[in-house]
Amino acid sequence: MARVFSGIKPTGDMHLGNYLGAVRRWVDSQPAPATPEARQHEAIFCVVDLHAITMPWDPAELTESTLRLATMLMAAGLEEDRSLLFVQSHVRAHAELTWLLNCVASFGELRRMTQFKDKSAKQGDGEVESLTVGFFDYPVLMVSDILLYDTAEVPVGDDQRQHVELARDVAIRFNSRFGDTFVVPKAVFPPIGARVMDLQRPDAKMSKSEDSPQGTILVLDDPKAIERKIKSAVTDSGSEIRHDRDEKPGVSNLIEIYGAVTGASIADVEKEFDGKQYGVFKVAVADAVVEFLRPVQARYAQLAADPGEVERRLAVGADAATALADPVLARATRAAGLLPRRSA
Ligand code: AQP
Repeated sequence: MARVFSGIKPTGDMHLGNYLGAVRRWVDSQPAPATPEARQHEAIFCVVDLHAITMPWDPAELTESTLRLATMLMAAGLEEDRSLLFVQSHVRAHAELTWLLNCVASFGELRRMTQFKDKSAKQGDGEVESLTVGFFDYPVLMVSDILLYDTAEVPVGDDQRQHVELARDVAIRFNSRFGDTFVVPKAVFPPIGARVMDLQRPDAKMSKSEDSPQGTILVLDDPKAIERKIKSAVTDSGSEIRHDRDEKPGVSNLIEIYGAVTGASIADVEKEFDGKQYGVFKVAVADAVVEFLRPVQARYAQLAADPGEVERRLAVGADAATALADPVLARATRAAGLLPRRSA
C-alpha cells in the first residue's frame, strides 16, 4: 500500500471545502486496523501549525485552533489504530529539513507560487516589503513535510497541486545531485469536491481565512446556519440546474457539493433535478449537507469534552512521527555531506 501523508493549517475552523477536498479522503485512505508498526507506516496526518504563522497571528488563538482542528480530524474519523496524527511543530525534523531544502529550491520557483503571486498582487506596492520571509518560504516547509515521510501519495484539494509539484521537483533535483534520497510523491485529488467554491463568490475557493462567513460552510455550523447559507448562495441567471463552471459557477458549485455529500455523479444530480426550480434544489442541498455533517458534529461534541485525551493522542503521534522522520532527515543530511554527529 502506498504511504499517504497530508496536513491542514490551523488558520481557522475546518470548512466543507477542507472536508470534501481532503479530510474525507484521508479518512478513507486509512488501512484496516493492523499492528501498531503497520499503522505507523501507511497513513500520516498533521496539523501544520508552522504554516499558520506566516501571516500575523494571535498566539492564544493559534493554540486553541490547533487543538480544535486536531479534535475535528479525530471526529471526522482519523482513528488511532489506523493512522498517525500529530502537530507539525512537535516534530523538529520539519523545520530542520526545511533549511537544507531552502538551499536546493530556487528563489524563482518560490516567486512563481500562485499563493505568493496572489497575495502580493492584493497588497499595495510598499506592503509587499512587509510580507514575512516565512510567507515566501512556506512552500519549502511543505516540501519537507511531505518528503520527511517517504510519502508516495498526498491527498489534497486542487489548490495544493502546485505545492506537490514543487515537492516532486525538489526531490528529483536533490536525488540527482546527491544520490537517491527521497521518494518522489504525487498528489491525489477527489473525483468530485476538489475545489469547493465560496457560496457568495463562486469564482473564489471556499477558504478559512478569507472573511466570507456567509459563503463558507463550517463543519461545525448548526443546521439552521447551513440552511441559511445554502439558501442565500449566489446562483446564476436562467433556471436550469446544469453543470457548467464557466457559465453557471454558482449552480455548478452546488451540484458538486450535493454530488460529493450524496455520492451521486454530476450527471445523476442533473438528472435528479431536471426541470426543478433553484429553490427546491437548494433545500435538497442543505438537507443533504446537514445529514452528512451530523455524525461528525456529534463525535466532535464527545471528543471536545475530553481535551486531555486528544492531547495524549497527539503526543503518541508526535513520538511515532519523530521515529519515522529522524532517519529520513539523517539520510538527507548525510547525502548532502553534513558531518554526522558521533556520540561523545
Ligand atoms: N475550497 C476547497 N475545496 C477543496 N479542498 C480544499 N482545501 C482547502 N480549501 C479547499 C484542501 O483542504 C486541505 C487543507 O487545507 P489547508 O489547511 O492547507 O489550507 P488551504 O488549502 O490554504 O485553504 P484554506 O482551508 O482555505 O485555508 P487558508 O484560508 O488559511 O488559506 C488541503 O488539502 C486543501 O487543498
